[in-house]
Amino acid sequence: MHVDAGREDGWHPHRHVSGAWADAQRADAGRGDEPHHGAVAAPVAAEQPYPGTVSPRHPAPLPTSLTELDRTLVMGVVNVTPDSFSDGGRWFEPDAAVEHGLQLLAEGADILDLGGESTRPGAARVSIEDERARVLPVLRALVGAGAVVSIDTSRAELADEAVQLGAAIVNDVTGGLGDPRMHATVARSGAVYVAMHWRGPSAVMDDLARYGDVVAEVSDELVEQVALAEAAGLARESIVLDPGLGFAKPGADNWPLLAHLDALQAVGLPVLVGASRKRFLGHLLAGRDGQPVPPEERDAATAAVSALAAAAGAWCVRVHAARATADAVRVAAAWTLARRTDATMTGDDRG
Ligand code: PMM
Repeated sequence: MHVDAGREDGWHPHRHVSGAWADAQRADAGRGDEPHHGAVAAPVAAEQPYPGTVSPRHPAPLPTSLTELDRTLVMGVVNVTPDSFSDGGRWFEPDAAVEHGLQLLAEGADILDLGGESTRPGAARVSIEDERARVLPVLRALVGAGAVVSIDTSRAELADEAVQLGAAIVNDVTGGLGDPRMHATVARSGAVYVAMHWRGPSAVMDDLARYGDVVAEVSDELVEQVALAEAAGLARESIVLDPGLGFAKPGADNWPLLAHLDALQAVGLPVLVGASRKRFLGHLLAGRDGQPVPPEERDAATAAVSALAAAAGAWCVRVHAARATADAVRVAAAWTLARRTDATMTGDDRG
């Protein structure tokens, strides 16, 4: 497994200060015919011109290839499903899924999130056998190609198998509510655990979307899940929180969650944001006829959310199209670094 479980300094913003600025500069220099960003970041030789870091803290057991990055990470989505809302089964065949994953890496994704079960509203569950058959061959191939892979599953048994095959992250859209064995299983595995806010299965989640104060309730409910995870043996520093945009959240409830990411960050754990191509963006972009734009026309809006979420300190953004978001997080890193260091710069430093 590609993990660095032994980070002794684990739980604080890392100190590789050259990343963000140099990353932004490298992205600039790398236009033309060169591959975009590349799956494996080249060592950063440039000097850090200004003090400070922009990184939100990384979860402790993350592979060192990623903890070295001083910016918000990009998670590219590989749905091996026939019916996801976002890409409608385009990557259902294993070869197509692997190829798509490699393409996302080439476009600048840092992590690939591999899922075999659609979570679109109203979706029925698939059997564990089907889920396993969909994701494990693709996982083997992507891990073999050197990718950092996250397994998007709410089943402990499958999460365990995936980590044994090299997945570094377990992304659980139920935050542990879907399978009582999940927390203890991930704890034993040593993987990073993404706990998403969840109120119930896709088939009924729209009926569970009743909030007084959506920001406070989502934070409080995630804090409860973290307490359960810790009680089951999961180390706090391996947990990432996710507000679960679109999951039991009608359109209007998603914006306060994005606008107040700081409330979730105040819990003290890294935050992952999954806004990509979601319904609330489709509705935002609707034309005069009021019809939401289709998922594949929501990528520019997704990249805008990525930039804003990164500037707000999100640890990672989960997206279907990696390239624009890979650019967006670099812009946000350079922007944030410049703001943080403004006060310490002299006139001569400003170029
Ligand atoms: N959204 C989807 C699936 N998995 N996982 C996390 N952590 N956060 C999300 O917002 C999220 C997720 C929705 O389906 P998709 O795979 O088509 O985006």
